[in-house]
Amino acid sequence: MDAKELIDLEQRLGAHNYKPLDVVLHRGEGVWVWDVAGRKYLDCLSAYSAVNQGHCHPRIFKAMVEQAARLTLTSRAFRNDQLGPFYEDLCRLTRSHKVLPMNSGAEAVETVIKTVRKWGYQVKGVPENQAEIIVCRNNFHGRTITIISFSTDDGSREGFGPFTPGFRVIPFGDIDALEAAVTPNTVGFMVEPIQGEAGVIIPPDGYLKAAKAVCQRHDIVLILDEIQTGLGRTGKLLAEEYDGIEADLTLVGKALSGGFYPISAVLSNSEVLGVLQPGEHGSTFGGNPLACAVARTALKVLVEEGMIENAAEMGAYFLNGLAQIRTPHIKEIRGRGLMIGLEFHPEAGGARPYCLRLKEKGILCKETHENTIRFAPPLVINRETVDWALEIIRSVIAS
Ligand code: IF1
Repeated sequence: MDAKELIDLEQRLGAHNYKPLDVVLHRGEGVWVWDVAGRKYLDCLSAYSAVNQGHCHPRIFKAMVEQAARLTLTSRAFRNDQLGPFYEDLCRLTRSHKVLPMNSGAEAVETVIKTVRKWGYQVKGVPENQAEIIVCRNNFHGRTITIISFSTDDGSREGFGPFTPGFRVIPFGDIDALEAAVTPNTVGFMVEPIQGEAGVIIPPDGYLKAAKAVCQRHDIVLILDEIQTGLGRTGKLLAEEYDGIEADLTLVGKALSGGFYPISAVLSNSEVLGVLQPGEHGSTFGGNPLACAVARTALKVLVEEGMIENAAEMGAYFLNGLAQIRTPHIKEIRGRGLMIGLEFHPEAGGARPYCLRLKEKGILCKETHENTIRFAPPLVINRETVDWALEIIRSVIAS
């Protein structure tokens, strides 16, 4: 079938919960993807930072095939020989003490909400069903009912009520607002180190460090959602490193498998995960041997092939190149590592037309909200490819 036939099939039989660009992809390798007509594109979205290691990384592929031929799923009623070594690799890399593996990012977020509430009742002494978690305006943590209950994006919430109580929303980046929102029933503060979907919003320097201090002062669990910012995307293994802090609970997902398989995890540097007793939480596929084998290799290649350092170097180079573009349309260029947002003034007519023109020239990227284009290529991108991309971006935006 050609692209048109494939699109028609999707439109006719699929729910319309997305409005994708009309490019039908067939193959991926490294930073490149090819559509069904054989046209080649630079992937500047990386499946929302799930393909940090590049498409179809051969070492991760090999690990997946070998494990898939041995053992894929046992359920957690039994043990398997990949789970412990996965825990060990992940804890060593992230200096964590405990791990709870899940599948999607949203499941990891739901896990942390359940766990920190239970910690509040059992350890902090918050009255039953009174636990409060502080979150930030313009957050994105997933799409389940509880998670959209504290979303401030009407498009994510409309028509899905009633909602889950127990959340307080404060402005992102505002430490005084965090302090003011604390009550004796506050058990956690959950925040993205950089707000991805909100448009690559970077908080003031020292924000996370100050937030950690507020949490310590009030015996509140600091939860960092690094599902998008983590695993090298910002030029550090975890974005928390920019503030030199360690969260009490850290969420990872997406690139944890290099885009081969859904796996997420809650990492604990405090005893919060210790409140969970057998049978209180889990999922059919959580911690399965195939996911663990894939994740172990995905983490290995991230570190051994210098992808984190490359993200820092290529990100700075990319950002600097974008800053050289002379046009009145650009309002701001923001980024850390290869997590970059280019915001247009509203008069420029919105970011999507630029994404469409960039697609015609061989670059796939996605707008976030109205006026921002996100540039987030796989962390294996090289200088030559960044130069190539900058030339095209310059030609599209400056025209
Ligand atoms: C979609 C963007 C959206 C996340 C953070 C948790 C999750 C995500 C910081 C949930 C997932 C994905 C979801 C995906 C598009 C993308 C996204 F922020 F990356 F751009 F939607 F806002 N925390 N983000 O970014 O993880 O359950 O998806 O595995 O919904 O289309 P998930």
